Amino acid sequence: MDPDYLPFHPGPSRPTYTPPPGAVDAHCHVFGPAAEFPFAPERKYTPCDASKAQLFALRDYLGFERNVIVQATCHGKDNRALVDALKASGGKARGVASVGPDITMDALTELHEAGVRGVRFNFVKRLVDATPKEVFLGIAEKVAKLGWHVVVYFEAPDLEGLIPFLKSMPTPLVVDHMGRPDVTKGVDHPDFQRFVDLMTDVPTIWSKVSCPERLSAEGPPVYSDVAPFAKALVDRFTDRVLWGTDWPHPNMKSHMPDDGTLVDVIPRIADTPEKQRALLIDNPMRLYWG
Ligand code: 0GY
Repeated sequence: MDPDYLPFHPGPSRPTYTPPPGAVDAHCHVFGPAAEFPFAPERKYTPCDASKAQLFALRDYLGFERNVIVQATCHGKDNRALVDALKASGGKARGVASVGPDITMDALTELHEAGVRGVRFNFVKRLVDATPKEVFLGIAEKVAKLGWHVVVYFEAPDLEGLIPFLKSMPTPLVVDHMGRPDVTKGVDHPDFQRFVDLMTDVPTIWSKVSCPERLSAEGPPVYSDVAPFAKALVDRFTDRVLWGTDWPHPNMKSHMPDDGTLVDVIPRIADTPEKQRALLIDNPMRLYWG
């Protein structure tokens, strides 16, 4: 583990908000254990171990039924820890993998059988070396044949330049963490409105309304400066939003969130039972278990 790496919260509080039965945590990771599933040599950080058993225990403790496990960059394109967790979940987890351009249809089919339903393209420079867009497009064309989607992670300043690429995707697209807006600028700022416009223009683009702990300038426990951004997307694109804990919260520097208080943010961004059902059950079930 890196000397400045913050491990996940050892004893999160029990949330006050009770998710509806069948709720899905649609963004979380497993790390290692490194002794069994070593981290990738090209990784940009070395985290603590965060095992499938710990993830499944947290899922139950917080009141969720299912997980979508996203391949983290510290494992590179070696999806073995992800596949191991998916296979152990008894059908209660689906996955998003990371693959290279040489991936075969047979290898993708094997991932599909394990429960993978998407690939992640990462544009965050502190996490990965750049991949040419044509390479990503080639991968997207392959996974489209399996009915998968693409998850993209980028930061707000990169959105404008990425729009033509995002619009060229042959699959549905899920944007991590609302495209990481600068929340100090406000919901009405052209930067966030650019993202809203993109979702308006392209009805196959979805957003995770997750990670207040990463985006907030105010900080825990309420993260009230992030809620208006998430609420704006939930209100407007109710059937294209997903929510996740982001456990075990890689690379947090300011603080380590209490997962219970993150769950308590949900009713402030999805303020009716109908919106909560869409966000936590109907949308992730359609995309990952449909
Ligand atoms: C997240 C965010 C981060 C890391 C990764 O794959 C990863 O390493 O996604 C981050 O450092 O912002 O969504 O987990």
